[in-house]
Amino acid sequence: MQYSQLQTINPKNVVWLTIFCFWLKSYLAFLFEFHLDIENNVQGFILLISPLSTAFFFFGCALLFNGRLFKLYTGAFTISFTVILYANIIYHRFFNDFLTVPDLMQFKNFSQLGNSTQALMAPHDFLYWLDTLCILSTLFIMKTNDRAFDKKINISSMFIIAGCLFLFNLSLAEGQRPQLLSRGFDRAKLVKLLGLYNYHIYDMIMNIRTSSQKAFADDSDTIEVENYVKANYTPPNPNLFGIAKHKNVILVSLESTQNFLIHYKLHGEEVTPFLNQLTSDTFYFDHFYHNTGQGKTSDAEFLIDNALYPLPRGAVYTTNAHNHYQALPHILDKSGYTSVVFHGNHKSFWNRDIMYATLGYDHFYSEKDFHLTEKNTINYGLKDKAFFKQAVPKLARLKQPFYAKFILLSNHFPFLLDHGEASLKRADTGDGVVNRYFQTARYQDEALRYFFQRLKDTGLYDQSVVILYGDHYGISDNHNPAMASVLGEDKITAYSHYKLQKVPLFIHIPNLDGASSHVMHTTGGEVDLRPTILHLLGLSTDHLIGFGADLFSNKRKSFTVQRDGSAISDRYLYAANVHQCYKQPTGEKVAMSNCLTLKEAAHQDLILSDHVVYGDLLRFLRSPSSEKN
Ligand code: GP9
Ligand code: MN
Repeated sequence: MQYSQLQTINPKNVVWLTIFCFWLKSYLAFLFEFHLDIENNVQGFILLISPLSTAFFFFGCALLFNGRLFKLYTGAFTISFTVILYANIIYHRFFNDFLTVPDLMQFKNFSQLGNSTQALMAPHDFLYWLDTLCILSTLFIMKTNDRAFDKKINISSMFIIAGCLFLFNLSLAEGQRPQLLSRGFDRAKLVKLLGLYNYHIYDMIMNIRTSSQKAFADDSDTIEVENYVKANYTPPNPNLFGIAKHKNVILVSLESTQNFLIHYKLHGEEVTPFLNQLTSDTFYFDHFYHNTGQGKTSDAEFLIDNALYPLPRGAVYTTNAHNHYQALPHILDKSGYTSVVFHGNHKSFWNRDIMYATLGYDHFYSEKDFHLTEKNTINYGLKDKAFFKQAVPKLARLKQPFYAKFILLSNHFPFLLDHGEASLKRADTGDGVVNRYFQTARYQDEALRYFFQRLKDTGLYDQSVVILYGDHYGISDNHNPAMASVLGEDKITAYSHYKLQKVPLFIHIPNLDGASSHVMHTTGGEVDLRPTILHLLGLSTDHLIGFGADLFSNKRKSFTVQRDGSAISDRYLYAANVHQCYKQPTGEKVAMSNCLTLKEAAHQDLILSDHVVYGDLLRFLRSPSSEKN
């Protein structure tokens, strides 16, 4: 462009324009994209002003620069903030949650999301980029040598405004939720009361704090955890201890499979006829919950192998992949087991290749070990039917006893099937995601039927404990209206939200004469599986650091914890997101005093488990992966 064509534009006006656009689109996103549950006028007002302190500070800083640097700074920050906002919008549409620093560090995962991300984009999304384009064009055409105003005065007034707005926002937020910053379990609340950008700054500080915990930890930190775990140790059921000694263990992660699917009928047909049949062929747990956080499938894997909770922010598979653990593969190795994983996706998704080595897996059969074609893949990778077909021969060749984990994929958001592969008509809730969910769940069910048949054909069925578990919810709260119609309820309440966190669990124990199946009503979660498995194999757990308790033990407390700090027992449910106590199973609201013990137990479990992971405390035990048989 010729110099003569460049426009004289006062940089101060450009700053005002960026502040205005940034505020407007942030506010619109808060209103229409994030379901922030605004309870009163003060919260509505906070929402309105919260982007302003960020805007005045960061865009005000642009006035520190002249000419090209001014343009560069303003352009870079405009793009960065748009990326932050839009990434959160996409993330929220799927997870009903907000990004954290550890999430952003898993950037390589996003490039593999393909279909999922596309399905989350909406036609009106270009509006979030429109102002960025305008601002970039303005910067492009403006003269770079403008010194038309007294910057010093402008810069300091920008900072003063930013500071005052931030303090005002913070005081309003504290009024709404005392100790907001010290009790940061709930990201939605932080965003609602601090704004998205201040939440990200808070999250960055938290990230630095937790990363430093490892450096400051020493062996005395293990004492509190060891004492707590010892005091809560639950002995095995003597009738079942060692019932499956030296048997193989086959674990199947059922993608996004929620318990409401079991026995559910759509258009008069069972959605999961095979799993329904398993409720009377195996031990079926109908009050079993996922305990996962942002790491989803990988969090479920982590819980099961380690009997530790995943982290409040990010996926532990990524953030703490080089810690010391007492994971099932290491423990079983001492009893001569070979440990393997089968998964038809890229090996680095969720940092699995690194974490599996840390946990002691001998081999990981990932995407590259299967024959993938255009026809047998969809969404994240290999379709479940092709997956089992190719995996069983590999399984049959393994040296026994083995611990083998199968991670399914087909029932994953946005729940896609190729033409002609659906054996069930879609639901008609008006919500495409929910409608398709039943079809992919049915597809998975058919794949499982095939898998069990192959296990029986190869003789492995009688030689193996087979465990099937739903990894986490599949339908987020963003689809509550459709889910209410699925469940025949008026609306999904805070209480029914937790009922939807139930996932099915099936345990087949071979050669258990007379009593190999039963519907089990104990309240439990994924964190309980390590002691359950080890006790069935006749291996003691009283020397291990871990939470949860054997699901078959008659001494267990019927109880589990949610990563948001909620706690569920067979009598009460403490819902952390609404700070409410409910009676089970009616959902009647009752006095908080009924939930206090429960709430405290959940808090202790989570705090101590986080302490173990953030501090890498298991490195201080004499022999972290050792166990006695
Ligand atoms: C990806 C698969 C799905 O490999 O495990 O991950 P999710 O999004 O469910 O955590
Ligand atoms: Mn999953």
